[in-house]
Amino acid sequence: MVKYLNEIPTKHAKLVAWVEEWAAICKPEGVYWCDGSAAEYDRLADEMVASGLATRLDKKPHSVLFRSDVSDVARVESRTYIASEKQEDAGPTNNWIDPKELKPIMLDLYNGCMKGRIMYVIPFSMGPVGSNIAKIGVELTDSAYVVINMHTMTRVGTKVLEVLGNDGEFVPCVHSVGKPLAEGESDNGYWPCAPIEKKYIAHFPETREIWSFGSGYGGNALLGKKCLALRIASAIARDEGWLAEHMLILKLTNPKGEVKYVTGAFPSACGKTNLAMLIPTIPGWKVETIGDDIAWMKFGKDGRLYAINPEAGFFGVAPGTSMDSNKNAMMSASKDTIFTNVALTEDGDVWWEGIGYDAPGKLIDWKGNEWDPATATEKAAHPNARFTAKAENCPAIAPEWQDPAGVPIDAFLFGGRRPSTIPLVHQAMSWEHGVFMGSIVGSEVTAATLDVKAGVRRDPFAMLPFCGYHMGDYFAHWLNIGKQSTADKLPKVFYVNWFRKSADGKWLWPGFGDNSRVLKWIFERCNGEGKAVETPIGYMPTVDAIDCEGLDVSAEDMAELLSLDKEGWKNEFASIKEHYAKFGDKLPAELVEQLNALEVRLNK
Ligand code: O2Y
Ligand code: MN
Repeated sequence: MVKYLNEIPTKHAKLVAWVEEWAAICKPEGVYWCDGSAAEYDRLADEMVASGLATRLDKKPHSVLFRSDVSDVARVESRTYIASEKQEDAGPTNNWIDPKELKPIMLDLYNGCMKGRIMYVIPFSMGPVGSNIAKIGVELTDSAYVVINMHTMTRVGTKVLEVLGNDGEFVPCVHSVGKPLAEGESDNGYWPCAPIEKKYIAHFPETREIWSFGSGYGGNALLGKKCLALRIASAIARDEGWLAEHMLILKLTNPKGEVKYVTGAFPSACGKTNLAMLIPTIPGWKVETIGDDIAWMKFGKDGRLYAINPEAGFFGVAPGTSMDSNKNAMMSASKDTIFTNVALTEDGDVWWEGIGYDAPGKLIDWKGNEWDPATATEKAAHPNARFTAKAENCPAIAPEWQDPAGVPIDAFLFGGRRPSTIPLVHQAMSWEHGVFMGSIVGSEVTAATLDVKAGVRRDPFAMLPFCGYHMGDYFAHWLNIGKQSTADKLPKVFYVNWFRKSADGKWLWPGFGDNSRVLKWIFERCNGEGKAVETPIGYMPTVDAIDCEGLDVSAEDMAELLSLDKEGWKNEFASIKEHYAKFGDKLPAELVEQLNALEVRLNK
């Protein structure tokens, strides 16, 4: 018999039956339906502060700090599964497991896993509530930390249940920290989770279900984000003919007031959040944020792709974020923020490496230990420490960021960290060429990065950890999208590289706000303007096409940034061929043709 802690706020019989089925398995002390209100957020935050799990921050209004278990600090790809019926549907880049094998294992773990805890029912919308691009999910969790994070990252509560009605569709998401409490036991202020071998972040793309067990952290536990908005949504998007992408969304306005919307996919550690919140260095130009991580795009009646940001907040990496590198992110996290695994100052503020100033005295580090800047041998904040901040608190948020119709996309950007070969920017010559560009996205890794071979680590479309099905089929889906409209209406595709280095190892491009100069050229190209030359790799800006007014880059460096490194590209072939070989006969012939055509053009 389920003990409800508040009234059931819905007549959706299937939803209620599903909640009761899981309550019977997980055996919580009680079941609570979240309403998404500010009062609910504050009550849960206060309870976690009172229990010692969270610390209130005197210097950051309405903000709290959490410290996780040292074993639970990031997404765990080794424990993330795509449980499709056939292995070939998950493809070679996902951890596949047979759902018939996984479900009994996980059901065994879920049995009684919420003893002594509350099961929270979180109805949430990915995307503006009621938008025809949005999707509804319901997450069951025994973590109040997850509930307050979901409040910030998604739209939670009663209004979502209203849209769901009595029989609407929802993606069922089950989450438990995997640490039941014995009679009279409490967490004692310690982050609950299960050991690594019991952690599972499982996706069932055919039945559109998500089951997560054992981790309370980020992408493992806030199931709307990577699990629903990317892994499950990518499978739904393939079936329904739209795109669920790991892309930021930007609004660019030129001095004449003309607007273009741009999305961008970048592997991790390429400054994606910085680009999403960029402050331009060119006078008269404006860059505003629609989203920093995920874009869902559907065709409108006019044949253009319209994008929404399915999220409502930012789950940003704190270390390295400063008023210099990303003022808008710092402002977003200046209030109403949940910090996880950053350091605490004596006066109740937060601090992390790369915040832009020295630690203001002794700290409490992310592990809860005293940390003295004079003697410290370890970092005060975990390198993957996070801030969960409301998008509405971002000074650069565009007024239309919640438009249920989405914004029409003019350009797609792809990029990676490439010290050599790849120029500052080049433009695809066709949709198929653009898909080729997306399919070869990657960053160079050095042998110093432990346990990886030096070279380019490919992360096609920055979706490698997030595609819910076979990547070869995903490439084919992108090619098909191009057949649903005409070249004049489809976004133009560009490849950017902010990370090119000179022969003596110096950065050639300043990056950050100066990336607006490249965005300006992209804007112009979308208007059929912007000077360019056709080269074997695509259209490249002429040497005078990028606005360099007031820029501290020499003419020689600029020429190198915009040069075509034919020899470098020839070496690239072997690496692309090796990458493509992974996808076997699922690799679309069009991409092989693109690679061959590029080779021919380069050898001419
Ligand atoms: O480590 C985590 O759980 C967070 S991962 C993340 C968070 C925000 C945006 N992107 C990512 C990512 O891994 O791409
Ligand atoms: Mn991401």
